[in-house]
Amino acid sequence: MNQNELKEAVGRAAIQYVPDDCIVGVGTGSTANYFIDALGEIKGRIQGAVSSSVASIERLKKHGIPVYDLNAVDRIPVYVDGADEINRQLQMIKGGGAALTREKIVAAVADQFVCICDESKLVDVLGKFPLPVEVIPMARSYVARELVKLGGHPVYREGVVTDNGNVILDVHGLQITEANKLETAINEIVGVVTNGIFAHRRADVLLLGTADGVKTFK
Ligand code: ABF
Repeated sequence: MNQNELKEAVGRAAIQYVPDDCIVGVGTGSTANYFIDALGEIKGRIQGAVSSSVASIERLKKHGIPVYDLNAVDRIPVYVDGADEINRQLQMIKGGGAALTREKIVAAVADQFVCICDESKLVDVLGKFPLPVEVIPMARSYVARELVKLGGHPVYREGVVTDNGNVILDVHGLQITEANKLETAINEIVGVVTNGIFAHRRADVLLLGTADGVKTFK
């Protein structure tokens, strides 16, 4: 199977985690898109979805799936989303698609986080993928200097504005062995909205697309 077929397989496999009559949390990216397409096939048994990006909202609507504002919803049993990297503790780097803040908010509300990835995303140590940090625009240079003090090499993602009107710094050169600690340290820099380490709220389940089929890690 090629990479897209692996992504499609995990997108379909995630449907088994979607309970009847629920409002499902839906992530962003090419793997999440396969999940949205599979959700379209079973839309009659769910109430609707809450999503972490404008792009995914549009795709859900094209399938005729009702999309709710998060503030109108008091419970999300499951959130399904991809990742840029994931380790065996199911801690992740996310935000390659610049949707990290909304992803972290929806993940925080959800009872269960199901991560869907092809096997290229599984790593021993997080950090080869540059860590995205969403920043209030006027704080960009200050935050970059503070990230250098933490051992990283921040690069401004030019031409990208997030759905929240902010900018992204991609931090290269990190070897993230203490993910909880670094997630907290970066969030404490004034001007940072969110960073792409998902350690305090890691995934509960990983569905990994491999040449031998979909493997489940918990
Ligand atoms: C979202 O989409 C992001 O957090 C992550 O950056 C990206 C993964 O995209 P893809 O599935 O296209 O690799 O889940």
